[in-house]
Amino acid sequence: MKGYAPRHRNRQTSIMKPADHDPTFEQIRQKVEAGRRLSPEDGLWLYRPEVDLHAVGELADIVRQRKNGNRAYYNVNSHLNPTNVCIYRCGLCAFSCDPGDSGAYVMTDDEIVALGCKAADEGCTELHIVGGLHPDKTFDWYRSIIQMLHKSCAGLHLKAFTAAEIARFSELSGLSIRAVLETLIDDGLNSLPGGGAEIFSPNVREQICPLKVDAETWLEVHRTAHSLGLRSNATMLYGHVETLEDRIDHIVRLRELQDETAGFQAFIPLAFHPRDTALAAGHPHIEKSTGIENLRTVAVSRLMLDNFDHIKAYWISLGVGIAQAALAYGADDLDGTVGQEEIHHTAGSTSPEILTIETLRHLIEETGREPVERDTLYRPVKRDGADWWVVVEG
Ligand code: V47
Repeated sequence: MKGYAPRHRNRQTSIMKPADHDPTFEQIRQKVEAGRRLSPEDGLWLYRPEVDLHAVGELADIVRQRKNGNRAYYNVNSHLNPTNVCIYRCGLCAFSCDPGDSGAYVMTDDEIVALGCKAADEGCTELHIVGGLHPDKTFDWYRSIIQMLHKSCAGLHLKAFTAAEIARFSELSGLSIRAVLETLIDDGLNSLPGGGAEIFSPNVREQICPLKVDAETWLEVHRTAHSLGLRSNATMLYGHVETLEDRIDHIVRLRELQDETAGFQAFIPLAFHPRDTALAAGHPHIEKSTGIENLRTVAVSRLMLDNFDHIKAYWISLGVGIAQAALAYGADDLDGTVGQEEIHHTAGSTSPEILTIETLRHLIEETGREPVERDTLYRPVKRDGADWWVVVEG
């Protein structure tokens, strides 16, 4: 793989050539139709801005349809960010603070339980818990968050702690990653979110999140989680200083781990939001990625990640309109109602704070797809107001 320009230069190309008669496109189409795996070179080729985006989207839609039929998923969830104080202070992040900063906060136990109970009372099936790595907080503090919520909000699926947090808990406690995960499972942890992956290239990590765990550790945490029966998601943060090769390398490394464990449920491409980040301050050329780039990233991900069941178009990151369009470019999931999201909003996301169930269903129906509420494990959910139950199939 070589010879492709960095992302910010690629975006200038605008004349799209019809892909139909291009021999490379034809070869890729034949592979997709036959269910054969695409190579990294295929992925890079599909990323070329002069290759017709709509043709790439149509191919991705074949794979999506094969895996998920006419269904498009959403869930009813809420986020909980117990603290924004973080030892990492990654350049990519506008959310984190130093202790004593004017916006710094640490939620009290009562606030944590109140937020969890409110989410449960309102009918959420999932709480997505991630936050800063506070310099003074012990592993026991993070454990207590899971223990309290598990006890007070029975039935709420706790999708908590990125691989970066799990690795930090291992350092703090002196326990192995496996032992940390086993402890948290005993406390009530149900799955891992996909955050912290960013871009695996060490060169890029050095620029955007130098103190965060390296790719190998991120992958090892997920490998270990899968071996313990925990399901997880995977993300990729794109649209900053990475090259297209970096994106494809990231996707291929996830595909390799999924071949090994089959424990990932969904891949979530996250578009970088530059506002108020140190990274953007040091790289003034970085602009928010365009809708076209976002759709292409969804489509290429769907085509390359042949062993992932789900591609999520996270509306908070992509914007509601592009997330809806992404359902025709390979995505089969819009994530959830969300509420309480802070990480992307502090970095300039102009998406709403929350979407109602009715709005999510309407967005899906407008694309001609069947909205299916799911729980975190992609089991269909039936609901009567705030009451819900999982539909047992078969
Ligand atoms: O790890 C941080 C990203 C992630 C910025 O697993 C930013 O279901 C854009 O992982 N601009 C957290 N992105 C969010 C996340 C996630 C979201 C939705 C669903 C799931 C899931 C996981 O947000 C971080 C980082 O990659 N992020 N700052 C920013 N300025």
